[in-house]
Amino acid sequence: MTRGVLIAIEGLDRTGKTTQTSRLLERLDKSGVDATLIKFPERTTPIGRIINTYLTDKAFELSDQSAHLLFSANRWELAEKIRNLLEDGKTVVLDRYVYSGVAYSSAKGLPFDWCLSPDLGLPKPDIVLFMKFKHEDNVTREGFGEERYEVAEFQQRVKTQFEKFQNEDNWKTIYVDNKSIEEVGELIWAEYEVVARREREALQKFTKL
Ligand code: NYM
Repeated sequence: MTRGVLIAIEGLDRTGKTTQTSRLLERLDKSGVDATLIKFPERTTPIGRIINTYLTDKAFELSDQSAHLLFSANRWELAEKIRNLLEDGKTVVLDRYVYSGVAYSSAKGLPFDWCLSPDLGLPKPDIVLFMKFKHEDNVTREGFGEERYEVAEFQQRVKTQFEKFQNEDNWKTIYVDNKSIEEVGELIWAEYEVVARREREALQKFTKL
């Protein structure tokens, strides 16, 4: 059996990640691929509930370090589930992951490597699709500004931090400016297919030995 594909969709706030991850899930389902969507932060776990309060209640104070470690701990709460799903051959789609963790916290001024270290050892995505606006259209989108971090100047800093990952071997930028939901969906699907094919080919080579 092929190991499932681990695909993460990343980006600033209001860049269409949630729309695209759910469309991807539907398409995988229609294509007969057994897939699961996991969204970070996963707000329903014990740690996730604290994170939700932190994000939605601006009077709820946490040091930047504590907030960062909670976001990371939230991923570790789900790490075993992700690993088990992949080992069972299921594809896992992540709506935000380690890269959001590092980008948002280092944009506040915490050292980049310090931010990365608590996430070391988590399952590594086969592909990370970074949804990118060349211009900051996300700040004019409906709902922007409701939660902590949704401030235009801060988003710019987060973007700079995200871009530090752009030379990683699993990183792909999807330019979303002036593209319809369907067009972005096609680009994401094409990237998924490349990775899924690579996994199948790797398995065939292995079984021929
Ligand atoms: N966020 C998300 C972080 O600051 N660190 C993290 O590790 C993760 C996963 O949470 N503004 C921030 C980014 C978002 C906020 O995410 C909520 P969403 O996708 O809007 O629910």
